[in-house]
Amino acid sequence: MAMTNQQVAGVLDEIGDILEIQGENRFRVVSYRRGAESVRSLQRDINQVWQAGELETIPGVGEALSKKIDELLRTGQLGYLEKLHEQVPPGVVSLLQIPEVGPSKARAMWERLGITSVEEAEEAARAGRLHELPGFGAKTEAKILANIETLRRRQKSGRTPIGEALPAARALLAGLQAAAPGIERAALAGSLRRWRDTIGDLDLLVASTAPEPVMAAFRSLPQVAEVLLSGPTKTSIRLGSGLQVDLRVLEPARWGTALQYFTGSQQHNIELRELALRQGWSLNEYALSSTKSGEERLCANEEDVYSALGLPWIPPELREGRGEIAAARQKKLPALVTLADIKGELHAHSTYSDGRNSLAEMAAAARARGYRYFAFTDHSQSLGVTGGMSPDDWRAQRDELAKVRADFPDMLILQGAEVEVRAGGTLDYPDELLAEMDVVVAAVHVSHRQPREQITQRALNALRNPHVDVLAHPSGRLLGRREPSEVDLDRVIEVAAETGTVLEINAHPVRLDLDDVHARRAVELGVPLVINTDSHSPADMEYLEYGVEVARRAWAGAGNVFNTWEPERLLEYLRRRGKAQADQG
Ligand code: DGT
Ligand code: CA
Ligand code: CA
Repeated sequence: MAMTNQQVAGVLDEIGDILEIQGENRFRVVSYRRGAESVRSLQRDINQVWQAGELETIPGVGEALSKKIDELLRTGQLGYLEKLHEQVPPGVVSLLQIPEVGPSKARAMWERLGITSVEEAEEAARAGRLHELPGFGAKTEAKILANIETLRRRQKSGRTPIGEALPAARALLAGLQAAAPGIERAALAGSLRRWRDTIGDLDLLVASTAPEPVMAAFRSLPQVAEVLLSGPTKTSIRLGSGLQVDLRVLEPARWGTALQYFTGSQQHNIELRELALRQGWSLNEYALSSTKSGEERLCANEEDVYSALGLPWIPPELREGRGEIAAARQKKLPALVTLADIKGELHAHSTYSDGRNSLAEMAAAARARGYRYFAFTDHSQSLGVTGGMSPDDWRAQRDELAKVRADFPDMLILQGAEVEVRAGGTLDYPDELLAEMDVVVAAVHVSHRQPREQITQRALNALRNPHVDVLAHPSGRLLGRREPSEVDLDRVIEVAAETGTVLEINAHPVRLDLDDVHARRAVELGVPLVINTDSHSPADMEYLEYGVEVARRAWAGAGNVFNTWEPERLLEYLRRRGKAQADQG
């Protein structure tokens, strides 16, 4: 079986790892790392290069490496690696996957305690045997234990929730800009710039005419746990969390093509490159080049790349190869909703259930954001863990809100509840109480693991209750922690289209639920979406951006998003659904 570029690169990296654990000289280690990186980023199939006898033309692949690659592709094996495995068991190399465990720590664990797997490392840490090793200590031991848990979580999906990745990336970029001289432009690229809900690795891009000081500053940032590779155009590091970060530095004149390329997605790039070829251009991260003359056309801005191909600039959130290039060609790209379009929030908590702040504090925070309306939707009674409201609690809240409203004459304050759809499918409050509420948000929290039929039926029951206005976080997923329920979201969206129920995009970065794909389906069927932060404190309101980005990835315009509407129109919609009795507006 032919090996892929990735597999060959993986073998070279493994050799680098073993040599490092053995304490081999830096130069040899780096030569394998460079070779691995070149093979990984090669634009051609390595088997073709090999058959053409051109292995040594790959940057960083000299005579020694090309011999090993030749043996590998010819026989599927490598004698040298087998010899290394006799010296250092593969399990020892696997210890390097634990964030903050580098070659010297892995070697110490193996040589002194005979540890040859992540499981054994965990056992040793729990038994308190690690902290006696030289260079370890109690703090390191505790950290390793925590990092093993991070690793486990990550290994399940191999990806990091955007809520962890984005703050880390922004801090790195800010740190780099403060530390390095001569940065002309800097940006986040990759899946982060496209706002995918989970991130494989971070991609940073810098334009500068002097790359080396930028790379040096990057390697010295305090967050860097390990430098994986560092060359003139690319440096890869690992953060303490285990996340990998790739920094690329390029000439300012080529910024546009580079940013376009490294933003991806790969599928979008492939389609764009095909379109370019049909127009006589070959497109890569460096330039557009005429396929006839080879002459380069440099693009300093991303807009230049798209306009050279007769296209308007395409927002990164749409670049997933889901029809965006065709839409751009027909001038049918949607005008996407923006953060500034959002006029209020319809899902928030206070101390009446599990929120941390009073009604007045939350309302003040909402007004400070310029909101025109804000709804309190504390949990209903059956959700004991959250201190859910009994009907009497709800009425007490209503009386307090009457006073709070007087201090916020310019903001419409609504009162509702986040009403549990109980395991049996009924709602947690009687219809008479629901009818008194300005806005009813229904949600499933308990018995999340029911079979598909049953949990779908619960959601449909909620949608078909005329008092229910919004279905919150419909899949119940928690990124990196809990899989979505079995609920049939396509069916939910269809029924919401019939009942006129609003579907939530929960903006909390651990939820982002609906996800982009289902939210797009809702947009197609004309189901209004509401972007809610589900705030339990004023700080949570900052999460709004994440939800807006899901809506953008779903091709939603402002008109598709319920909480961009003017207060009058929003109230009218709720009233027509038979409930809103706000005595304001
Ligand atoms: P991730 O890291 O898995 O969340 O996703 P991305 O999209 O950030 O992927 P990554 O980090 O592997 O590469 C960043 C971008 O670079 C990617 O979106 C498109 C571009 N790119 C990388 N490798 C290739 C490739 O082999 N072909 C093409 N056309 N583009 C690539
Ligand atoms: Ca990436
Ligand atoms: Ca990357």
